[in-house]
Amino acid sequence: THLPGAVVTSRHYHPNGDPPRILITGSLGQLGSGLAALLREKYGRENVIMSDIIKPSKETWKSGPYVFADILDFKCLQEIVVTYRIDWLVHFSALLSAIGEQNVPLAIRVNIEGLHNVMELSKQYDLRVFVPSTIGAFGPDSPRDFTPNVAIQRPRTIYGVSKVHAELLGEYYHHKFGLDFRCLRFPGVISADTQPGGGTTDYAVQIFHDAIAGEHFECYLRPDTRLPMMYIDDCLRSLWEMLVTPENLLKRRTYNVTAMSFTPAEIVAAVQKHFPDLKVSYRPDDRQKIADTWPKVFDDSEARRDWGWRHVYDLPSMCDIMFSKLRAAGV
Ligand code: AKB
Repeated sequence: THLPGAVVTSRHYHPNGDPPRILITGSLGQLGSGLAALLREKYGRENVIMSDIIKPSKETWKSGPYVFADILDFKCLQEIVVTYRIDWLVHFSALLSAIGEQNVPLAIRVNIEGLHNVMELSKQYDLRVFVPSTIGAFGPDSPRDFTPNVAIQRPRTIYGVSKVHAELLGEYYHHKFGLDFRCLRFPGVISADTQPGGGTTDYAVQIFHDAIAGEHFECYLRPDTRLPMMYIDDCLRSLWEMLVTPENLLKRRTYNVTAMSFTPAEIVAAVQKHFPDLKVSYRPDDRQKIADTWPKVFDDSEARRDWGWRHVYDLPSMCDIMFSKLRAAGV
């Protein structure tokens, strides 16, 4: 059986050779610091370079290499790749679904023009490149129950449109130029140490903060809105496992991954097992319209079959770890 990560036959990384040197763009978002910690553990602190346009916290700055990188500035990216001898690029910079609708021109610049730079850069320097996609790359015409890897994609948000574009462009560069492009479509990601910014699934993080603070939780989605979700440790592990899967095992370049699907009513019930007094009200806003076009249950059976994807956290175990992490952090 194939153990993800056990056999690595990439052009860039050999088990007995030098570890890969990895650049993470947009690394001050929800996923970047966790991924940097995971990759630094595997490949060494100095081999993972975090980057963003924001001034880092002292903690981030002390954790390992951190540089300024504006993904809209091609020369700036070239300079980093050359100076740090980068092999792999994880491209996290993006505006999420809800915030993208509030500033479409900016979303086009960051999510589409930024991606063009990243693709050209990766081609020019022969980088392995990972770009996250999302359940938001599907739309109202897609099957919403057990949405498979290949289905109609006609998203209605600029975020979704930009992610379909990223999937298609990455696959095109792979076939045309041999670029080692890898992409996972993530569901809503739930994390304790970092906040999501401007997504439609953010409520599933907010509820934990409100519960622990003894505050009223007002949900912007209807109680019966089912969406695919995943705990951050599973998300980051799936990313790493796909990143190191030998090329011959990848039957496609874009895979769905998920762990669970729940509604606001179901997560409320799970959180109330820990905080029975939590008060909840529902006031759907524009994000409801977005959620209503997204998959309810995601079919990730191909990732499970081709490179051994397995999730660990379900709704109850995710609630346990979220509360123990938030308590440990003194939230
Ligand atoms: C969002 O809600 O926009 C993101 C996503 C599911 O891609 N969390």
